[in-house]
Amino acid sequence: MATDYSLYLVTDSTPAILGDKDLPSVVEAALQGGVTIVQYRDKSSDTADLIRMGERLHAITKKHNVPLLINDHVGVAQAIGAEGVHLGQDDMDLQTARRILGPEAIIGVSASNVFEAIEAASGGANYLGIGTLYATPTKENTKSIIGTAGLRDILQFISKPYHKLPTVAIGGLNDSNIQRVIFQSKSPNKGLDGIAVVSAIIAAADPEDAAAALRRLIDNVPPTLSPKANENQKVETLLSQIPSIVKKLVQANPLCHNMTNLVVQNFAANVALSIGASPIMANYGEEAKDLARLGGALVINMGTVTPEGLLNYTSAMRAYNEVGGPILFDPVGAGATEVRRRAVKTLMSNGYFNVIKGNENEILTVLGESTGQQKGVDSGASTSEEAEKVRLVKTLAARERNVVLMTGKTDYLSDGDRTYTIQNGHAYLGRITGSGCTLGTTIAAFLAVHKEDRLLAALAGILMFEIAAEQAAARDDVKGPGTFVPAFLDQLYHISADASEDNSGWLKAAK
Ligand code: 3NM
Ligand code: MG
Repeated sequence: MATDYSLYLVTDSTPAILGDKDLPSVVEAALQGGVTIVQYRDKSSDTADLIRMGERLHAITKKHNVPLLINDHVGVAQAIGAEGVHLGQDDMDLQTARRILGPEAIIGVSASNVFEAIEAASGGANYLGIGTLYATPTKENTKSIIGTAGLRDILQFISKPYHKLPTVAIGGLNDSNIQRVIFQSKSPNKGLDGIAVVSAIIAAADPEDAAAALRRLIDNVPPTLSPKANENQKVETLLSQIPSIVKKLVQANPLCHNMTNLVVQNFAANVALSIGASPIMANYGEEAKDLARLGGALVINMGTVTPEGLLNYTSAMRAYNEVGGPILFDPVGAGATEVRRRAVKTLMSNGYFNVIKGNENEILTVLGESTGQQKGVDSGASTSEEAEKVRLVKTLAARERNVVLMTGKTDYLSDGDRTYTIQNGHAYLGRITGSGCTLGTTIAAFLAVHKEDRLLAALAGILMFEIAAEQAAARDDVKGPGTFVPAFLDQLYHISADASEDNSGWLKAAK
């Protein structure tokens, strides 16, 4: 049977990491949580102690049908009949270890660059441990911190000759970054086969819970790109699918979970109801665990961010990322204050957003290219030319491997691969509060029901929203922003209600 490297536990017996817990119990709990392979790593014990502990750990891993590897000590592996060893660059050479342990043993080798990777691969290693990915207190004096860029280089390099060689990444990996590492490191034809951790499980108060959470994140990594991206390039192809997506939304009545600002809670709930979604305005992060299981989508709108709110956002993000539930990020007023700029950084490093939606200033801030201080939370004057705007959304989407929507008179939508402009909407949307925020709510509802192509889901949302605005503004009873709001809800409702009758006439207005 092929070895499962997906959640690879490396042990550590130092008090700083293990604390006063008992290592065999921690390993047992981790296996219960979903660890698939264990490496016993102990840099200080003598051979007799290594053998004693190795035997205890082996009894546990065998019970769970999981291989046990020994770090560095080939003799210990041989003595206890472990399934293999893991060798660092300064340990025994691969050929000697192979001679001692035989052809069936699993021998893994650490690699931090292309040269080491090729050497290990051509020497017959069974897998590569690639790192150090991020700086980690668990292993000081690591050779080099390679990040996802270094990891991608190695994967790319071995993807042709050693396409099948399993790889795991190690170093500073935990529940906030493993999904990102898995899908951002993917090079053509070669991704990671597993994530190796020490402290994320060994130092956790509850190692079983910690392992189970990592397990869920690994099992729910968002797709790198839409599987449908290639066939969904042409505008006509995209538009032709929108009526059925609107219909799907109405039939599914998806939960649309909004963590949004004080100003727009009521309006956002009304918009969600009008389009046929089921809103819940829940700002307490702890609730997200239960809500994420209901198959809906989450909007994180930081319009009135507070320190407590930020903690709530991050725990909700975690909950949705764990089950692969879509999240739309609305970085309201991102560049306006230092607090908001930091909040953006915190959120972006805490997990994965499927869609980021903002005006030009906000997108610039998220990208890290904002120069001046933004005035308020309104959109501000436009500064750059069309090509520059296309570059912005494309760059951010490619970097984050998600979908970016930059709103303005013209809207720019990109998944890094495909980029489109949308000319719909009406000036009244700029004269009422919460139009941007409720666009986020609308798109999130579409993300919940159409996971095959996130860009298309976002396009469906923005077209329904902006065309409804045009319809409302054109009504005789609409005299200005005040009368526009109820008419807008009506038109959203009409598009939604007509969807079941297969009426897609409204889409003719798409520009
Ligand atoms: N090997 P944590 S980094 C054991 O780069 C080990 O080869 C590394 O610990 C390498 O998951 C590392 O706590 C420690 O960051 C990883
Ligand atoms: Mg070593």
